[in-house]
Amino acid sequence: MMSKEGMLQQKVEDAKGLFKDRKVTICTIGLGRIGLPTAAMFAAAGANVIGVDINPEVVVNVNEGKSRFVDEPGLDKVIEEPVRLGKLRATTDFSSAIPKADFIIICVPTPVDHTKTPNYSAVISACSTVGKLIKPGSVVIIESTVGPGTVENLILPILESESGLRAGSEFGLASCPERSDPGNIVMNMKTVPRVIGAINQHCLDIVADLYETLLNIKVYKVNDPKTANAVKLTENLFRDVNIALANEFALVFEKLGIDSLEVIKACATKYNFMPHYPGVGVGGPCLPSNSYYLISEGVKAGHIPSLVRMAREINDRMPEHVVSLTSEALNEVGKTIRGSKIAILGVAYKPEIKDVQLTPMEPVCNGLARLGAVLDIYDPMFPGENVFGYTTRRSVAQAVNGADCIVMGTAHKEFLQLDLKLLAQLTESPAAFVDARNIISPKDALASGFSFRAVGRPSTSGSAQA
Ligand code: SAJ
Repeated sequence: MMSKEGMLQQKVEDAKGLFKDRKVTICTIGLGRIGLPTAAMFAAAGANVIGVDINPEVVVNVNEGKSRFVDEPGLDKVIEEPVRLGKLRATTDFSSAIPKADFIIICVPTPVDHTKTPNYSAVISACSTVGKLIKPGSVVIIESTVGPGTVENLILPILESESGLRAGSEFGLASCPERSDPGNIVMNMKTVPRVIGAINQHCLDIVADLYETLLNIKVYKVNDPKTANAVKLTENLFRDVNIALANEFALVFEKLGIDSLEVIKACATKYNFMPHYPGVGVGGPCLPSNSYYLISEGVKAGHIPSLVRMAREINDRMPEHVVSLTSEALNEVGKTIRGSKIAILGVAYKPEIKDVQLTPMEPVCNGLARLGAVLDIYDPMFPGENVFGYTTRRSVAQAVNGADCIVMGTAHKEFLQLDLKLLAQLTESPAAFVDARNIISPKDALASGFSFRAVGRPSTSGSAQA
């Protein structure tokens, strides 16, 4: 068994021995889309894991050995056995978990508020509680996405003042930002290397060994927590900016009668081109918020990342572009948005995901409703559920029946093989079709009798397109 000293006082090789013998207790705080798989994967690897969440329903669900994330393949399986074997248990009681933990992994949400200011209240609250309850020698690992410097300048002082312990010598502190793709989290946690930065080398080596030994995952060590957080933000902001560039090109090419998808396919024949696609905008818990973590740190440090900020503005303007495309397509068949019945196919922020967090389809629906449209929503991930105040339909046919216009909002697999001729028969002919995710062939849409618009594709009024 571990000597009475804490994890941080162990020699690295002794700590590694404890991990190999699965003599380690881990507390994960936050049992959401990242925290739950994290807790389950460490427990499935043999660690004793106590998951803590403030939501009693979440705790009950985990202790039943179930995953509430229907869109995370394999997660149910990963959870079931450790719960049955008693290696994973969940609780709302921080005081029954943190004092026992060698490692405390923080996986709570870090949204931005309506002024686009990062809201770290969940992290602050979790770390305050951890500080009060942590045992000397334990190690705190921040997996939540925060701005570079937040761990060193906000979290560290909270942990020191609440615990009376000194960071680096009496407790450890590291950043290991989550890098998983919602909808593929279990797979990603087994394959995507983890980037870790810690308060000192000894802590870094111990935390790296924890992930390498238990999760059998590659670890990439960086200088400090702020560098690890900078890596995470660089990955996501690179993506957001490139999507914004694709959207910017799309807005120009539409007016020039050029098909952006054709351009991107041709560009992709060049070895160093990284395709990103135009669409209705950028949604989800990550990309729409992450930029503001960097912006807020940049403002404090005296440099405003204007390209990152402009990219957010471009992406956030795409929903209104889809509303104007809808108006154009309806006008082409002598109709207006006001009084039209519009079938919305897909509201999730990305395919095969049951999540509408910051989905760009919400402002599309709000915009169309504000202009007097009557909406019928169908999304295979939300059949017959309440979304944006609407009770959604249970099939494409139900939503499209009698519609004056169809708006394709999410590229779910179910929508990739639609029978457009059948849909046209269901609509209130003549009908319009607006493809906000570029999965419909303009040629097929026209041949089925729709007036057609799509983000980044030439207006097809009166002409057959490929
Ligand atoms: N999107 C576009 N055009 C594109 C790609 C995406 O409009 O070319 C839109 C999507 O429709 C969606 C939004 O952007 O609305 C975000 O898409 P995403 O594929 O980035 O999905 P997320 O938000 O789930 O991103 C997560 C991120 N992972 C983490 O933050 C740990 C991101 O870094 C990953 O690249 C992504 O998963 C992934 O695919 O792995």
